[in-house]
Amino acid sequence: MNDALLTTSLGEIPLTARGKVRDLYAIGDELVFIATDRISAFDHVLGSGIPDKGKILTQLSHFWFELLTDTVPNHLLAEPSPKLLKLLAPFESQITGRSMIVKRAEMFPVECVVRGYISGSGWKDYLATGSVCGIELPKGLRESEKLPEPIFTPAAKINTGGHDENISYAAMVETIGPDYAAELKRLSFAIYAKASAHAASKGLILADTKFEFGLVDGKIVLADEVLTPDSSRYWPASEYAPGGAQPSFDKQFVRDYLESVRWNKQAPAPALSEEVIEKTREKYLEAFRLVTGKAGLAADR
Ligand code: Q0Z
Repeated sequence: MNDALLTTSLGEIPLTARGKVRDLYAIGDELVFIATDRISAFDHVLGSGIPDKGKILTQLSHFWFELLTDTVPNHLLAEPSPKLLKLLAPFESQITGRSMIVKRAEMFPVECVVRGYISGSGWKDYLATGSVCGIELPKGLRESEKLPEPIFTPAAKINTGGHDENISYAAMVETIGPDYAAELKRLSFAIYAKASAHAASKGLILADTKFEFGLVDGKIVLADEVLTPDSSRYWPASEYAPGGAQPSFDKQFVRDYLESVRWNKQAPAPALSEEVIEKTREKYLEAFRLVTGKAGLAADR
C-alpha cells in the first residue's frame, strides 16, 4: 500500500511556490513549508511517492538546525501565530511531522554550495576546465576524490526548473556585495565543518551540500531545508571508492529501476514498483537513524 502524500492543498491559504518536492504557503510573514512524499530522479518528479519521505527529510532538517544553533541562526519560527494555527487546524494531516513554519526572509539569489569531494557538476566542470567556479584544483583528481580542503562553489538560481548555474565567487560578490558574500561563505564553511564531522562520526561522508540564506530583520539566517539527502550527497564511508561515481545513498534503487525499464527520461516519468518504493523508504529511514541516532520518526511536530 502506497499512502504517499503527493500534493497538498490548504484551502484559502495561498500557495506561494511549488517545487519538485516541496510546497510553500504564506500568510503574511509566516511561511508554511511542506515536504511532500514526491521524489525526483533524472530531473523529473516520478509517478510514485515514497511514503513518509517528507516527514523524514523535515525531521532531518530539524535535527540539523538544532545541531547548528550555535553556528548560525535559522528561519524557524519558535511558534506559529494563533491566527495561523487556526487557519492550519483543518489541514493537520497534511502538515503534521512534515512542515516547518518559518519567518519570511529576503532570500539571497545564490545557492551556497560546499564541496569536500569532487562530484556531480563539480566533476563535470573540473573535467572540462581543471577548475570549479574559478577555483583551480590539483591536476589528476579522480571522480569522487576528497579535495585537499573543502571549496565554496556558489551557484545562481535558475527560475524555470532548470539547473542552477555554477558561478565564480567574484560573480557572487557582484550580485550581493562583498560583505554578504564573505559572510555567507564563512558560514557555509563553518556549517559544512560541523555537519561533515557529525556525519563522519556516524559512518557517512558528506560529499557536498547546498545552503540557502536570507535576511530577517537585517540579520543573516540559514533558510530552506538543510543537509537532507535532497540537498546533499551522503555516501557510506565503508563503501567509498574514488575513481568513479559513488552509488546514491538514497536514490540508487530508483535510478537502477528507471534504467531497467528503459525510461527515455522524458515526461511523464513512470511509477515505481512496490519493491523499489519500500527499499527506498528504508534508505531514507536508515539515513535518518544514522544521522539523528533516533529509532524512528516523531509522531508529531
Ligand atoms: C524558499 C522553495 C518550496 C518551492 C522561497 N524563509 C523564507 N522566506 C522567503 N522565501 C523562502 C524562504 Cl525559505 C523561500 N524557497 C524555495 C521552497 C517550494 C521553492 F517549499 N522559495
